Amino acid sequence: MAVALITGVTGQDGAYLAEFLLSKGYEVHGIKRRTSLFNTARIDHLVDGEYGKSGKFTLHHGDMTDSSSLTNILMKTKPDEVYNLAAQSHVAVSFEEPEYTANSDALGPLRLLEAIRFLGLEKTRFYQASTSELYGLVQEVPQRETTPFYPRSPYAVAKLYAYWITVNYREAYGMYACNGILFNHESPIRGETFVTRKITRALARIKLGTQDSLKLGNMDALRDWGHARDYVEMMWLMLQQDTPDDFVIATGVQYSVRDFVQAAAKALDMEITFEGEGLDEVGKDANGKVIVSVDPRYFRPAEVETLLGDASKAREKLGWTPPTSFEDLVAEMAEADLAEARRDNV
Ligand code: NDP
Ligand code: GDR
Repeated sequence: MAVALITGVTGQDGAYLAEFLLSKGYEVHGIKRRTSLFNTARIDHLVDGEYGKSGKFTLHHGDMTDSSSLTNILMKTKPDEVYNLAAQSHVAVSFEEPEYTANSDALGPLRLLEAIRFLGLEKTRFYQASTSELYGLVQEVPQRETTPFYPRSPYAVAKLYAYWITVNYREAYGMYACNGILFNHESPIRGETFVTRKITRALARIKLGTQDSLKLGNMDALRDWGHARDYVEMMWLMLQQDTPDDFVIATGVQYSVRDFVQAAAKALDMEITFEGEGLDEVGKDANGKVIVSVDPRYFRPAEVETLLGDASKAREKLGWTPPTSFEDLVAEMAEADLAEARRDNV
């Protein structure tokens, strides 16, 4: 039975990937960090269900800033595949916590790679969760594997180090190490402070009358949004190739934050009309009530205005086609948040 170790298993991608690998027959180990409140809501069904009971799914305490915990877990589990998904993953927060972000997102991957190397785990394959944020101030449209990077946040700069240290360990030590340069991917279990989930959650509550309005930052930002469930399968596929390589995963379609609001409203059978410009822009409902407005608190010191991926390489070599459309993604998220808002109401 193949053994996989997932860092960041309690996050959005970690939860989908754990479920995917377990369904493929893997023994899965996950690293969770100690928190004062429970942080396993996304994977409790796996921990408490058959996989947990039969020992196929096990959690270990560890932290990306703590080499000894990472080394111990690697020594104990001797994984065939390591998926490094753990990160301080919020771009805006990285401006407030740049040093911690560098520690977990840049040095964290180095700690894992070093531990794999000096433990002599020669067969272990390594996946690094790289990001479209590396392109930042874009140098080419659409962005592909060869597009120059220009990171625009402490998060992206930390991820730039992680990208190159992964390439370096592949070249220097012959490790099977890959970067998945994934564009934004969302789902009903997306963190609630990322813009997509913030929108679907707020509109569902506004529809039920339990929230007044939604405040957003830059509504002109353009993103290439896919579904997390589809993207984790590509992480796995990258580690099943004959030779290690780096791949862009994206849909090749771009929408603005405002488009996302409109799509979510449509999925919830609501009407929103936008008027005004800049800080004065508002979205009104069918009765003319302002339910969306701009709050400069959500602007970033440096913004990534536009991202659009070209996943031709993944299409050719991994057989990638994005299975979920933008409309289906938004509808799935909106419906899940409406159901949750109804439960909260009860
Ligand atoms: P999430 O924020 O949902 O999950 C991040 C995970 O990392 C959580 O399990 C979190 O734990 C854990 N974590 C954070 N800091 C530490 C630490 N110091 N030690 C151990 N664990 C830690 O992110 P996603 O699932 O969305 O993303 C997964 C990875 O992919 C991240 O590295 C992200 O940067 C990257 N990425 C994401 C994209 C996306 O659109 N989702 C696109 C491209 C890259 P806890 O639950 O306790 O907070
Ligand atoms: P991003 O995702 O920064 O692309 O990083 P996020 O959803 O946070 O922002 C997307 C765009 O929306 C704009 N925006 C807002 N963002 C948030 N969070 N809240 C708001 O109120 C708001 N209003 C407008 C942002 O300015 C931005 O332009 C995500 C993370 O998952 C990273 O870890 C990952 O690497 C990248 O996607 C690819």
